Amino acid sequence: MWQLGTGEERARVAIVGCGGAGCNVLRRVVAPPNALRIALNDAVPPSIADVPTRILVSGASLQGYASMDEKSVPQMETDEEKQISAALLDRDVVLILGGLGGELGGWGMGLVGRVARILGDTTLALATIPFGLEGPIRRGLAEAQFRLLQRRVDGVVTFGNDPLLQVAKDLPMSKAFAALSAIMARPASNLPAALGRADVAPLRKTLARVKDWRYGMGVGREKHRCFVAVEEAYASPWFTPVPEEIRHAIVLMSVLEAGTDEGEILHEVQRRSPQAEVAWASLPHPPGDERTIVQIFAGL
Ligand SMILES: Nc1nc2c(ncn2[C@@H]2O[C@H](COP(=O)(O)OP(=O)(O)OP(=O)(O)O)[C@@H](O)[C@H]2O)c(=O)[nH]1
Ligand SMILES: [Mg+2]
Repeated sequence: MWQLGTGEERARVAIVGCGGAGCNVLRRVVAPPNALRIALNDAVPPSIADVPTRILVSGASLQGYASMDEKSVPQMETDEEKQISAALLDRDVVLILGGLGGELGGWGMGLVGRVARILGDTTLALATIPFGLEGPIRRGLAEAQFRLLQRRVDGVVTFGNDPLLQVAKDLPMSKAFAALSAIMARPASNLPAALGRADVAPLRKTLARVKDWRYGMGVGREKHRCFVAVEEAYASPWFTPVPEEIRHAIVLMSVLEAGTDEGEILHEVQRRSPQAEVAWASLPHPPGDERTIVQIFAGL
């Protein structure tokens, strides 16, 4: 078990939103001072006008560029790669956001991963999986993009759109997209805040040991808040149904009672996932908030 963010220095993080879905998540992200937001898309919609760094690309060539293996082709020759690399230059960790299944974001995430790896950064992608309703073509594209992404980044956390409908039935698709974007924005905002410079190398090792990462979030109040929050995180629609298979867990908590809640939460995690090696961080707790919030990245 290790605690994240204990050293003086913060990790320098880039949060890169790729394509329509990625930019929709990105505009909801509240970047901590050690992180900067970067949008990569084929146009700049007004919704991301406040994102300071924007990279305009066309979707057409991204698949080909992203497919170049960084070991056999370590030079960055294309304009797209040069722009991405200029934006990432002083970063330690790159968090990549996007939806699988479109023409741009799915390949764009792979290309950002390629560039970040050439620069020596630690990389984690948060990616949505299309609704079954969106059709077999998107599903096929999403699968190909997912396989490439797994080769280009240290870890991929997937968020299926279909499981969302199990918890929010009858939601129209546009509402469901917005709901999922809001859900993904929380870990995208909080993970960078938790990371110290010293965590960068061990985090990379941890991410790389597991290829399949899941996310869960839970909220608890009053006496049994820790138990309830962990229980809810484990019951999240994108979490694994087999908790005992979790080998690595990254636990972010914002607790009502510092000094007691943390231990209780970690105990609840270890009880459910005895094999898990746990990295954890305590985030600042907003004054007046009566809740204890637990977020878990689970590596299978
Ligand atoms: N969570 C979330 N998912 C979205 C949103 N928009 C689209 N998606 C999902 O992400 C997938 C990719 O869509 P986009 O990101 O819009 O596509 P793109 O990568 O910009 O590429 P184009 O198809 O060329 O626009 C879709 O198949 C949806 O499953 C959104 O606003 N939020
Ligand atoms: Mg688009």
